[in-house]
Amino acid sequence: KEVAVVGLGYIGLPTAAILASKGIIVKGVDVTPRTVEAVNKGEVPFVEPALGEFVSAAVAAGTLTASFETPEAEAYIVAVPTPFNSDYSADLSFIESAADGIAPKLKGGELVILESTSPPGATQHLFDYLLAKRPDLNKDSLLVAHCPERVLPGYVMEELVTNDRIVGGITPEAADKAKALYETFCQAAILTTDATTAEMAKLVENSYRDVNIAFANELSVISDKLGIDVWELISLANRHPRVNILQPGPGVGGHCIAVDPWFIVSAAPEESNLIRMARNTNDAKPNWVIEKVVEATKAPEFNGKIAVLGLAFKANIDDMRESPSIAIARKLAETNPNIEFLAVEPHIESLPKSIEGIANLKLTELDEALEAASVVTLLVDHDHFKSVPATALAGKEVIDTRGLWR
Ligand code: SAJ
Repeated sequence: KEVAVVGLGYIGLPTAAILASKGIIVKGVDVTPRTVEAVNKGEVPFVEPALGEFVSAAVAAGTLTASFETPEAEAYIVAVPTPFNSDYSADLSFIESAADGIAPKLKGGELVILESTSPPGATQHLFDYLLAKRPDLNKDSLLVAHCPERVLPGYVMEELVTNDRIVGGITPEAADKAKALYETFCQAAILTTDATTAEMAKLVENSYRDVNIAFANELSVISDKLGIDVWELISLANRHPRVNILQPGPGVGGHCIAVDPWFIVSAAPEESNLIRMARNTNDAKPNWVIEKVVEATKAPEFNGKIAVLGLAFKANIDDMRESPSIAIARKLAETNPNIEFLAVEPHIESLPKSIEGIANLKLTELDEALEAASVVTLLVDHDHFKSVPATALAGKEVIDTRGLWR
């Protein structure tokens, strides 16, 4: 069996590596030289626990290779980004360029699986797009399915095996074939449906979480106004057997939860009120945090230096895409040029492009930032920050957006 995985990012590479660990010949494809080079050396170009061992073992065994060219294969897995446009519709251009690479290689009978999170109708679009490029192919011989990934960054290698999977086929045959491929490594249930239901299932899962985080974020703003501790409030309410409120934070980041709900809103704008409101509530949270920090700088004790702890979009990862912490750090630094911002992010060596070159924003070590600054803003609940002793915070104004030190 030979499988091509197009897109070796946070989802494609783990999927390629786990397939290869089962003895399947996996050919990875990516447009980024750094990624292709890293994988061929058996290395992983980002942080994901346990992935490194899988990749190095598969490359050493000769079951995993990477290149820029889409090869011939029996099955193709497309795991490329699906960002959204300024009008919140999905940008399918990466899926189309993956299809541009696959189309010339098709002989008939191949399976093409779309793993990228996609708006309703995208899998059908991929099918139509491939057929338009290859009118010579019999349409019954082209098996296209959607199999959305649902793994949690930080736990990917575990969840690939233990999470239930949804497989939606353009035809039942495509769904069955895709199910058989995922059975090689997934030990949980693999549930088959049609492509659009599978697309929506994925979007709904992330919207469910977004709506519930919005509820927690709204509670944190209300609690602040009422002078009560939102974390105590939530932990008490959660003692009710049917209540399970999530945790407030500085906003919702990542490339999934902050994006996917918009695909639903875009598909049904009139009907998606709660989903849109939750997005807006979560997107407004960084500004609320910024106001809190600015308020703290007005105190007479303020010494002109602010520590900003954490830039990643959540705990214990190095992923800074759509990170509310980045947005907060950038806006604070840009609008307060006379204040020195000491950012601490233990998972990176240098500031990401989006905030590099801002004169009053520097990447520093935790000790240095805590020593220098009189205002400490905690944005990410990294384990690295848990052990900060109360004495290191004594006398400082602390804005703990995650409730880590309460
Ligand atoms: N967050 C909170 N409070 C919470 C939980 C999360 O503020 O109680 C914030 C996080 O700090 C982060 C954002 O939400 O900024 C998203 O984090 P997350 O851990 O909820 O989710 P992701 O984006 O890492 O992964 C999600 C997962 N989806 C669900 O849990 C329904 C994952 O299973 C999906 O595979 C992934 O999206 C994806 O790729 O779609």
